Amino acid sequence: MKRSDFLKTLGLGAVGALTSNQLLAAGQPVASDGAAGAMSIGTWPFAEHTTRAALEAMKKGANALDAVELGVKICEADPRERSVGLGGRPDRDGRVTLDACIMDHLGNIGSVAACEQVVHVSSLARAVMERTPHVMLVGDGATQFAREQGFPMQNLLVSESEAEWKKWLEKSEYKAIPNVENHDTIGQLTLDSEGRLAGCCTTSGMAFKMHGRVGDSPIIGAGLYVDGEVGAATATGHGEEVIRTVGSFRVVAAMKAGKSPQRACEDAVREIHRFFVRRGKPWADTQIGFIAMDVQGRVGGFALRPGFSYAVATKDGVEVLPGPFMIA
Ligand code: SD4
Repeated sequence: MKRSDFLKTLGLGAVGALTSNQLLAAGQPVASDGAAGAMSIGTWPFAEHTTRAALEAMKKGANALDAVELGVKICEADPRERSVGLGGRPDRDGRVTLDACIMDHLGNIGSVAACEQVVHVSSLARAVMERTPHVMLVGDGATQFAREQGFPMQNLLVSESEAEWKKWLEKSEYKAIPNVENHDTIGQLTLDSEGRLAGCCTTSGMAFKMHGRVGDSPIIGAGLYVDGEVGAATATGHGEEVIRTVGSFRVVAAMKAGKSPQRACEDAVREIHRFFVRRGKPWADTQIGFIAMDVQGRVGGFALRPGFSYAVATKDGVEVLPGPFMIA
């Protein structure tokens, strides 16, 4: 539907009657010619700051890749965000292990998994992409590469996370908890004014996971996927289920097949639900959310259950939108 037609269906004749973010939330591009300008979206309310920072950087000329890295690094460096970077919750052995991946519009990719002592695993993933012949480094190998590349080494466990872990040890009961503190992994997508897309996903993963557990966030196709001619998607929530369904690739493939970003996210969540049903597994304690953006600047977001939200930063400002969901 053309923007003018869309406005007519809402009874709003004049172009400009809706803000860009309202248009985006309704699955419409922010500009009728498809020239959305620079924009960024990211999972959970903390992305309000990271998407704003990415947008400001792009306004000053940064490309989508630099901007997305700059954005998520804010979250990684914040010890109050206990599911990403510094301050992330540890695994069941008390070790903070981080996962991240990055992808640009050309299909360049880099990833690190189960990496310790490095705050900016997004930048480390980018270093894997740009400075190695590989696409993924894990565990000690990722940390060794970080050291060689001059990344600072530091203890990522903050006292609040340590105290939570010690409390958890009393029962040592592993349980996925949906919407932990109403935020989780940060997955961020950027579109610059040249029409280049990029994405990055970074997390400390499931709290109190088994040592060595890797979620969807560092896995290209699962936690993140970018097709520079189509769109980009990223995931948050229960990583095992996102890996099982190759979630983010699925969302981008659906956009390539002509679905809107919103519809593509919805289909991917429904597919995860279908797998639960088929396997006879309960999903009550599970949350999954996808966000997506296409090259025209349309966005979408959808979750399995309530509580998910995502930030959208456009030339008209930054807004945190509630994620529509499948199961109440
Ligand atoms: C993961 N999707 O590792 C990530 C983050 C997470 O609950 O722990 N979500 O599965």
